[in-house]
Amino acid sequence: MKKILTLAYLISETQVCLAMKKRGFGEGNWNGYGGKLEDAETIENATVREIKEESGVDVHENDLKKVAIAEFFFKDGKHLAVHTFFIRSWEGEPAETEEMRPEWFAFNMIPYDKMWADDIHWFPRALQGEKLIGKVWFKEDGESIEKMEWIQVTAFSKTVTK
Ligand code: 8OG
Repeated sequence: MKKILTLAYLISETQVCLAMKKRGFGEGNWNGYGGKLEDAETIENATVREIKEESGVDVHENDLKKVAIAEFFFKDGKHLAVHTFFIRSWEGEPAETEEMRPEWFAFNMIPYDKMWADDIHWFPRALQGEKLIGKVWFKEDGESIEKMEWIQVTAFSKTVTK
């Protein structure tokens, strides 16, 4: 069954805040903040809650700019739909938490070799302002890419929320 997840990046004029995932799924990768939806939450509710829990930063739902919806297919049957946002306005400074250790990276210094393998294929495009819908199929190891497709869209359909 398809699981909905959120993913959000704090972005300044020249830098992006990435956080080192200290435990669990994706451990050892630099990534944005996010996770699974809890009961009755909207995608936007969950995005705001996850950022608060993982970084201490306060974000308003109006400041979430959707940049991608990526579906990930794993050989063990796991199927994720990750709704991804950029955030350019927030309150507070990202702090280290039990799960994540944040660091700011200049756009030309993003550590793609220590991120999910698909990130290098879509994140630079999202930084350039593209909105993307993607599908990525991972190999048996759950880390390397078997095949993928990314299409640029002008807007995300309001009906594609869950
Ligand atoms: O709750 P949990 O920490 O397991 O959530 C996983 C987070 O990782 C969630 O924010 C979605 C995100 N994520 C994936 N796959 C990928 C991926 O291929 N690239 C990036 N950048 N993030 C991913 O689950």
